[in-house]
Amino acid sequence: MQSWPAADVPQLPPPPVPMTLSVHDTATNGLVPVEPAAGTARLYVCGITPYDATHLGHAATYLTFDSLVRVWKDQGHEVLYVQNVTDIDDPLLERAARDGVRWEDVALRETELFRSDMTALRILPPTSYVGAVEAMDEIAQLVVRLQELGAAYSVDGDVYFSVSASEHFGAIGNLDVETMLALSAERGGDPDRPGKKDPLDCLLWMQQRPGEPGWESPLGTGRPGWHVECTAIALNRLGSTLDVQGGGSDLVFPHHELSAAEAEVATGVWPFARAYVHSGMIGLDGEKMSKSLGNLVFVSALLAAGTEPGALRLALLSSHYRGDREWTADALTAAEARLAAWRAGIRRSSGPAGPELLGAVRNALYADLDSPAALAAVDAWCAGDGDDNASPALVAQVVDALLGVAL
Ligand code: 5CA
Ligand code: ZN
Repeated sequence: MQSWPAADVPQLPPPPVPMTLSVHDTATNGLVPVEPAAGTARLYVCGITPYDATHLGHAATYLTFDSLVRVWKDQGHEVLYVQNVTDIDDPLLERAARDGVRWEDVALRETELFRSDMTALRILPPTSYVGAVEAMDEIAQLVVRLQELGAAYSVDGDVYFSVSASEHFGAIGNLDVETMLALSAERGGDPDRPGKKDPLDCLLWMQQRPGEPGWESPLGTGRPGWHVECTAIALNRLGSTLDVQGGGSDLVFPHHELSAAEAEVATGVWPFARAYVHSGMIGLDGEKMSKSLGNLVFVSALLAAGTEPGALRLALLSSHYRGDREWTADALTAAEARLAAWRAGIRRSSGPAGPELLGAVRNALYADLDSPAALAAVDAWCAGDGDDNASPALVAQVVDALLGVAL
């Protein structure tokens, strides 16, 4: 699938001493250093299910991983970044039926809108952008492999993954069984389906249902379950160990737990990802912003109303990625004022020392992508006086390269 164009990233002067990036890992619930092997960072971020793109929750999550990519690039790493598009799944079929349109057209239209929103927001694109439909054969092959390994079984012709085949199942979310059961029911699982060996076992391949699309495969004509889509797409492009698997915190369980368990069984390698990084949920009026609740604020609507992409980035970056956050009009107004102050700051003929500002922004972002601290450092530079003639130009580059905002 076609990705979207990359904004230029200015090259910054290297830090006086090499710096280590640490991120919060959900599995160990602590900070872990990320040190990609051989200078290449491997990142998998779960992509959209294209039936109602792009709301501010999506934007916040992809902005988190954009920040991660920018830090890796700052370290001089190459970044192999894979993102999927769940371009066939129940929600797409439901939306298409509701609106009397073809599911393929919903997927195409919403994916295109997502690409244009990501481009406008200067979110760096993945190196591979892969749809479930185009990956159908490789997904089916992984299901066959899991069957051959004795980790899959059939329920009325549908194929299920057996969580008992994984030694480490549960090690990412660290949740008790009751919570796992509740989240599974809430997030696309079917814990109550009769015939399953364990209620937490997940669907790998579903036989074609009347009136639904299906793809021919050695498993019969049908379509894949959700988790195995990401497992296959990640394994085939990034190998058995990722540096980071990312997404919003609503993907911790069951999605990332089950993807990792399937990968573990298929490859014999653990962990699937060295760090599981999760972005908090963006809410509106006290509820998670979600398609199913319908309380969405769309990026395209804000941009069409004249909001500057840079202000939108600053509004989202003004709170830490890990926290659940409320979207408010005030946050956007404050970001617009900040953007204006920064523009005034870099239009000066001199300012406080530029290298110090760069160091402060790096210190903030290398410590679990602390964007509020990075923004505060730029605020302080703008508010201060100094005789560094080179600093306004350097600060503009720092803000562009590390925060993705063109001043
Ligand atoms: N296609 C799957 C992942 S394989 C999926 O979850 N799609 S999605 O369209 O529902 O979400 C895309 C990404 O946005 C996921 O990482 C999800 O965690 C994140 N996301 C969804 N809603 C919010 C929200 N309100 N706040 C922050 N992130 C969100
Ligand atoms: Zn996924």
